[in-house]
Amino acid sequence: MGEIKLLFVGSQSAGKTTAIATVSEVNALDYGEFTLDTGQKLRCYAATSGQPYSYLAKGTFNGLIILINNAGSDPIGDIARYVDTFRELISKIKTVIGITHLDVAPEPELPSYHNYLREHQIQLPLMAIDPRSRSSIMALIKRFQ
Ligand SMILES: Nc1nc2c(ncn2[C@@H]2O[C@H](COP(=O)(O)OP(=O)(O)OP(=O)(O)O)[C@@H](O)[C@H]2O)c(=O)[nH]1
Ligand SMILES: [Mg+2]
Repeated sequence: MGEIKLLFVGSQSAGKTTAIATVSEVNALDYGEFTLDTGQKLRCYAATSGQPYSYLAKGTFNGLIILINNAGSDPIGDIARYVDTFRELISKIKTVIGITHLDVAPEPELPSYHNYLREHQIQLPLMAIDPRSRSSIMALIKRFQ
């Protein structure tokens, strides 16, 4: 079984850097790696919001994670923007949307996101996650195994 390479993108302070640091055994800024119980190795890369997506040039990813900060000024608009920016990659690799900061910003609630995705025929899984929680990130990563 090969390695899994995951790319984390998404809105400002959504928790991309935190998500990787939470689960990684080896961690440099915005890069982390760890081995699952199954022996499978994961390499995770986080983009920084506002920076050019230089990681995209670094080769082939097996999965894309779009993190959306629910405490941002327009989180549903953020989904629209990230789905548009990454539409080519999304068409090629498994992609999951994770909504963060729901503990401090409970609105919009998840049904609003599901409605938005349905209305725009965007068929991507969406889940609430807390990047500070190991079990939460592992549940997300399970989607890529
Ligand atoms: N309360 C709360 N804090 C969170 C959550 N997710 C992340 N944080 C905090 O938000 C802050 C920003 O997290 P980062 O991991 O730096 O966010 P980022 O997506 O890497 O941000 P950029 O690199 O600036 O794009 C940190 O202090 C995290 O601990 C969450 O779900 N709830
Ligand atoms: Mg970061």
